[in-house]
Parts: sequence; C-alpha cells; structure tokens
Amino acid sequence: MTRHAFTCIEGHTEGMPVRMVISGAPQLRGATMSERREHFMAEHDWVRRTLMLEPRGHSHMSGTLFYPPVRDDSDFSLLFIETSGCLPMCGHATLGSITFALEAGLISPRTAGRVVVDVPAGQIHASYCQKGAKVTSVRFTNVPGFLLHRDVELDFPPLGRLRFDIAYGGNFYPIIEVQDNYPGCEHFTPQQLLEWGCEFQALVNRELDVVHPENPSIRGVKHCMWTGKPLSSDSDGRAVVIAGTSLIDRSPCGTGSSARVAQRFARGLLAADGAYRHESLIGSYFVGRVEQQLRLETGLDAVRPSIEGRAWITGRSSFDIDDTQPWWDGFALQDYSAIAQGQEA
Ligand code: PYC
Repeated sequence: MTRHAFTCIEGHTEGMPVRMVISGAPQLRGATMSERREHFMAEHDWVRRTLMLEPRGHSHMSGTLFYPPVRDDSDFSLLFIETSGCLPMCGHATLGSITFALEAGLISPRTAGRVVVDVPAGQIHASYCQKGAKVTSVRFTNVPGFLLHRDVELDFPPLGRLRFDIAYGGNFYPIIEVQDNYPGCEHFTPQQLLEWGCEFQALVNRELDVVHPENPSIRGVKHCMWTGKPLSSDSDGRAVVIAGTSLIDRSPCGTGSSARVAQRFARGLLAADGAYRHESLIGSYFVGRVEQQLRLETGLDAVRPSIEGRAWITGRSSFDIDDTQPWWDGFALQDYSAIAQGQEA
C-alpha cells in the first residue's frame, strides 16, 4: 500500500546536502513554526525518518519541509529535518532552501533582493544576489549569538586536557582551538573527528550545565566544532562541525559559524565591521559578520550575526512510501553499534 508521496528539490549548500520537500508535507497545527515543530515531532516524525535515514537518505543527510508563511509579513516557512531530529534553526539548510525556492519560482518576494522566512527559532531576514536565473549568494541574519562559557577545561582521555569555549549561534557549540593537546583538524581523519566529536559532546553534557539564558528549553550540547588551519590564505579559520552522533557538516555550518562570530567578537578578535571567512572540511566557506550588538535580558552581551553562502540545485526527486516494505521508515547504522560488542542491537 502506498502510504504517501513526496516530491523534493535536491541540492547542497557549500557541499552540505539539502533535500527540500515541496509536496506531500503534512498539515501542521500551531500558531508559530515552533508550535508546528512540536506537532510534527509528536505525530509525523516518520516523515523525517523516511526522507533522512537510509535507504532514502544517509547519515549526513539534512533537509527542510517547505510551507506557506505563518506570519503575514513573511514569504514562506521552513521546518528543519535532520538525521538526529528537528533543529529549531539550521543555517546551511536556510541558505539552500532560500536559493531553491527562488530559483524554482516557488516564491516571489515582495521586495526584490529580500526574503523573510518563518522557522521554529523565529523570523529570519535574508538578502540575496541573483545573476539571471541563478541566485549567486544568500545572506541571512540569525537569532542572537553569544559566548556562554570561556576557557573551560576538561580531561578528554583520547587527547588529554582540553581548553575550549562554548558559544551559541542557534545551537550550542563547544569550540576547540589549536593548543598543546590538539594540533588542529588537519591532523586527523574526518572519521576520527566524528568519533571524538560524539565523545566530547557526551563529556560536556555530563560535566557542564549548558542552558540558554533566555530559554531554558534550549539546553545541552548536540554539536562540536574542531578548528584548524585553513586551506586557503583568503580564509580566517577552518572548522569541522560534528552534529549529533553521525553527521559531519561538509559546509562550515551556519549556526556553527554564527557561534564562531559571537565567540570571536566577544574575545575582541573580530571587529564590529569585520568579516570572518570560515572554511569547511572540504574547503568551501561562509562569510560571517556582526550585524548588531545587543544585550540579553540577563545582562549577557550578544550579537546578531549574519552568514553568507552559496547553494546549488542538483536535481529533483520523488518518493513513494509503502509501509508494507521492511525498514519503510528508515534505519540508522549507529542503531546497530552493539554488534561491535558482540551483542544484538
Ligand atoms: O548549518 O546550522 C547549520 C547546521 C546545523 C547542523 C548541520 N548544519
């Protein structure tokens, strides 16, 4: 029995996959995308699983569901779907989805060159450049970012004692800079950084209370940023970002780059009118900037960062979901990790 059909635009933002669902997405209840995200997670999570996990997706897949605007002054809405769940905000998927929506003619912005998107984290304002039919870059202004903890030290058995900051840019990021016990991401394989990234997130969550000062429902670390020497002399820094337990971001990560901008600004390493060219594992890059300086209600200094990047459509896909098939709603290899210890998953 075919239970559902989806059509999608496929593409990537600076190397990181974005699968944007343009038909078949479920009707959601709620006055905001945050409430609709709750409804989706409670009743429709099978949609995320079928489209992100194997065999239709893979462990580094990432995507969005495209919806009409929630607010009268927005152009459209997005729900983020990842292998690990539904993030309130995802930067690379925002850049990709804006590019796809414009190039596919799904939206006609009321002001040329400007787009407003409702996402679970709030309303996101973006500007874009276009040459003919191609959107050549998109720049979005993110939710406020800030440096929450600086110079934390923890013993991390694979490498030794590590010093790091924890910054927020839509998600929390422990940022590990080059130091005696960590020579930089370029000295390790992506697989090694993924493994350590998962262990490091678990260590931080055991040892530290990481809570958003204005929204206690945003807590804990689900990402990790390993920094290193850039490949290009035009870049200011390089990062390999690990998200959840299986995903290595191929892009420099939008929320991660936002956290990096907030951290560097707070440390006096980025000027208010400066730009930070942030390079990824594969040498792609985003440009991060400080759009506004502000202070949170709790007194913590923050910035509103913007992130600029490029995205490309690679094709279209359609999926028929037949729930009589085995593994119809997907599987993740890490669910079978117990075989390494000779146990059943
Ligand atoms: O670009 O914000 C991002 C992101 C989050 C997880 C993977 N990419």
